[in-house]
Amino acid sequence: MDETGKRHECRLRGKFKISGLQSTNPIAVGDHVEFQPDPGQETGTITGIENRRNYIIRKATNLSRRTHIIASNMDQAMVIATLAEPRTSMGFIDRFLVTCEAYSIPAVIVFNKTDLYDEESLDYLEQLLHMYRDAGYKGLCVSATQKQNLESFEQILRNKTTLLSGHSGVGKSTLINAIEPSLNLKVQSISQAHLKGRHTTTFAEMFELSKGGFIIDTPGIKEFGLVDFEQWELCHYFPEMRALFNLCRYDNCTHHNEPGCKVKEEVENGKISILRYHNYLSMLLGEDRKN
Ligand SMILES: Nc1nc2c(ncn2[C@@H]2O[C@H](COP(=O)(O)OP(=O)(O)O)[C@@H](O)[C@H]2O)c(=O)[nH]1
Ligand SMILES: [Mg+2]
Ligand SMILES: [Zn+2]
Repeated sequence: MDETGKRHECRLRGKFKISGLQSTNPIAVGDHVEFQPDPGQETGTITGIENRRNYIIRKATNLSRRTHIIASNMDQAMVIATLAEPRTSMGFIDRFLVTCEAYSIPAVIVFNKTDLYDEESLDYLEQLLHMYRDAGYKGLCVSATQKQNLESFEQILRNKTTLLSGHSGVGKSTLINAIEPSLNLKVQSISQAHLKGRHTTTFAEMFELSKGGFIIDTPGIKEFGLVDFEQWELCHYFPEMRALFNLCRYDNCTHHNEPGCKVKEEVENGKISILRYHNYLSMLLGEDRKN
């Protein structure tokens, strides 16, 4: 798209090398490029890629050290979660948040399908929203099908480039269609959605919102995580723990069994959510991948 908003279909010519990054794809969704229009045509050739403000990657394959850039230049990342089917685990949300922290991308949590929650789930939702807001995250609840709270949802997306994340079946396409019917994204039946791993595409796609802004959808990418980090780094990706940096007795405190730990003290006196702390510990100990 050029500065006037006109679209141009462009080819890549030659080889692009991005210094320091061994990537299987030279160009990703969200990249800002320079291009040379073909004379008298709407098409063109990409001649350069601007430096990326940020980007998210995944490994090309498990064994490979090469990475695949999923998307770039995002203002925020949003996880769509639900306490209805297919229920999103807190572990999944926390991994999403940790990844956003690692990439320095602001994160938003949206709970969808609130029309289906029973009393107990609504109580739990309240608790979760509290917990995530205390940790410094934007949290929102919506119902795509009942069109509840969609103005706030739309407001958060306006004029921003947002990466959309969340398990298949949580209602991502329904939500986007609800605020932008012209996109007419394919909505899966619940039974289809339950066949995890069946995806039509594994590439990120970008949609423009008529009121301003872009959405990057990454179907088939279950988690955009997979940043490698050391054990001691993990607590830097929990803002409420990061805020206590240097207040533990030991500089390299992992807030697990160490004496004189300020984080544990704050958990005990209720200033840090015990649920978040437990998720932190299971991530630290590598026990979080089960849910
Ligand atoms: N009851 C209810 N169902 C919803 C809601 N949002 C989505 N769904 C249903 O959930 C299923 C999966 O939705 P879809 O948008 O395809 O999910 P996606 O895989 O995340 O894109 C469809 O059957 C939708 O009709 C909601 O707010 N309430
Ligand atoms: Mg979808
Ligand atoms: Zn500590």
